[in-house]
This record gives sequence, structure tokens and C-alpha cells, in this order.
Amino acid sequence: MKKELKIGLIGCGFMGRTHSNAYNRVSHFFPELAYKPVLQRVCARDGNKAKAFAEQWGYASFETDWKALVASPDIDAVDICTPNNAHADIAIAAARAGKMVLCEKPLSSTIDAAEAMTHEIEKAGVANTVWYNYRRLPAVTLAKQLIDEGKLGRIFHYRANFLQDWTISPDVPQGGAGTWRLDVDAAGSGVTGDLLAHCIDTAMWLNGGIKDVSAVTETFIKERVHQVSGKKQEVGIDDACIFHCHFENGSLGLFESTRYARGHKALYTFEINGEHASIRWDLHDLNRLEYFDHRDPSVVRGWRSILVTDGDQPYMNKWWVPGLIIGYEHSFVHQAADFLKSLEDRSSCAPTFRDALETQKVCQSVIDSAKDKSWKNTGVVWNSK
Ligand code: SOE
Repeated sequence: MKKELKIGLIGCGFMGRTHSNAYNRVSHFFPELAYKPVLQRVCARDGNKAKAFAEQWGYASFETDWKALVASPDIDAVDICTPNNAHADIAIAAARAGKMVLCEKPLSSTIDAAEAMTHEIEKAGVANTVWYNYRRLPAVTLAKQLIDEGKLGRIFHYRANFLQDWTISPDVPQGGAGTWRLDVDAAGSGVTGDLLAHCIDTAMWLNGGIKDVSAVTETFIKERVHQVSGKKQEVGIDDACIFHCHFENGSLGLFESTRYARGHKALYTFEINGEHASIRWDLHDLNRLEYFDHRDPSVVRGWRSILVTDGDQPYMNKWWVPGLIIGYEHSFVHQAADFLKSLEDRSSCAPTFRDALETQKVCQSVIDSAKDKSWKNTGVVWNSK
């Protein structure tokens, strides 16, 4: 008999859907897990929206007050899918109520709130994880295995981009559903916290801590209508950000993100160059990992394009048969599975709040560096596996 993990989900947007889909599928594809998520309750301020979401995704009940959800004795784990500025209050209340906490990225809209959340979560000793989902795409996990096996040797360069084009029109508003990502009060920052945070999480997981950064940011469209006030307001987020950095291991990093790269919808790419080998990956072709090994005989040496779908490659024995690909949504199913697994042996499910706090320190240093036009030490202590 499986143990039930009763989930209370807060927030019915895009991320609420990705997590709900993961909970619905995880027990089918990871039947060995001792725990099974139960969709107990969903919460949104708009009762009609919460009700419709509950019916669509199979939640047993709905709620409009997150405080009531967090206090409910029939909830084991609180999953936070709200805009960033609401994460801290919910996570802290949930930790104090002894609930497990799963939180969407980035950890919070400010570094102070991120620190307070981490403190409370660790004080309460509750299971926790932050949904930096891209780590759990099989090709990205395979990159981690190759690096940990030492296949690349000493690493010299880490390069990552996250490019989008959905805010080029000045008519895109700020604030409100979906476009809260353009409102600095709700989001905390623009592409740095929304997109580069993903790149930074993956980068530190693959290549260790980021020591210092030098950044430049730009806000191309200075004013946008705010959906709540209906008035044109100054835009406080970074529309684009470029930074370079030193990693603890001595390698150099180069990162770029923008929502103004016409033609790119969600082009997350990274390339890592080591002494013996290099790897590169592209979210638009997410099942592939490209690998170049200088130790190959010179006559056949070249970039290999590895389709990561075999049963002996990460996570793929859970899905179909070799050659058949999976997608974006599977990364969330994998994180749900790893979280449930971590409850069996009381291990942690990375990235934890502590790990996500380190990512937030890098994001904050990037924003501060761009503002002051100077290098910033991040203060990151990266101990995560
Ligand atoms: C923004 O467009 C966004 O949806 C991010 O919020 C997600 O974290 C990223 O994975 C895709 O882009």
C-alpha cells in the first residue's frame, strides 16, 4: 500500500499546470515509489478559477485563502506556484506549520526574503525542493554524469544563453496574470531572475560555484501599461542581461538572456569546453546531447549527436522504448519522482531552498554589478551534489 502525500497547490497559472501534470503522471511511470501524490486542494484568489482548475486537473477541493490551505491538517506538502513576491510568506507559514514545501523558481523576488525562507525551512527541518526543472531533462542529467566521471577533464569555459522574443511589442502590459513577470514588484527582476536563474542553477550543478560576476543589463521599453492601475508606469525589470564570471574551479563563464531576440521562443543553450572533451545542449532539441571527444581517433573525430532515449540513459527506462523522445513536461515528472523518492530515505531533493538561495545570490550580484558597473563577489558557497 502506498503512502499518500496530500498536495496543496497555490497558484493556477502555467506552472500550476506543469506541476499538476507531474503529480498526475508520476505514480504511473515510477510505480516503485513508496509515496503517491494526492491532489488534495488547489488555491487561487479567484474562486471560479480555482474551481475550474480543480475540476480540470483532478483536485478534490479548492480554496481562495492560502493561509487556510497552509493551516489545513489534511495537507502534507504545499506547492507554491504564485508570482515570486508571494513565495516567501507562503513558504515561511508552511514551514512553521510543519508542511513540506515545493517552490517554483526563483526562490523569491528579493535576496532578503530568500534568506528568511531558507532559514525557516531549515529550522523547521521540512522536506523541500525548488523547481529548477531543466536539470532533470535526461540529456542535461547525462551531461552531469559525463562531467562527474571526468570525461571533460579540466573545464575552461561555460557558456549559456536563454533567449526569448515575447516582450518586443510596447503593447505588452506589465502586471496581472502571465505578465506579472514584467512587473518588478511581483517578479523582483526581469530576465535575470526568470531565465538566467535557470542557466545559473544548471551551471553551478554542472560546474560548481560562481565566485564573482560582471554584468550589463538593459531595459529597452521604459514604460508599459500596468494591468492593475490601467496606467502607463515605469518598467523596473531588466529586459536583457549579459554577464561574465569566474567559477570556483577557475573556469570562465559567459551568460546572456533577453526577451528581445526576435525568432527565439525559449532558446536555452549551454556549451562546456574541457581539456579533453566538450558538450553542448539546446532546449529546442532537448533529447539530444552533443559531445566532442579529442581522444577519438583523428580520422573519425567530430561532434557526436547523442539521442538520449536509451534505457541506460538517465530516466529513460521509465518511458517508452529506445528512439522515442520525451518533452519539457517530463522534467517536472522527474522532479516530482525524485522528491517522492527523497522522502523514502529522508535524503534531500536538490535543488533545495539552500541551493536556490545560492542561485539567488548570483542573480542579486548580477543586478548589483550592472547597477554599479563593477565586479561583485557573489558569496556563493556551493556544496550541492
Ligand atoms: C518565461 O517565459 C518562462 O515561462 C519562465 O518563467 C520559465 O521558468 C522558463 O522555463 C520558460 O520561460
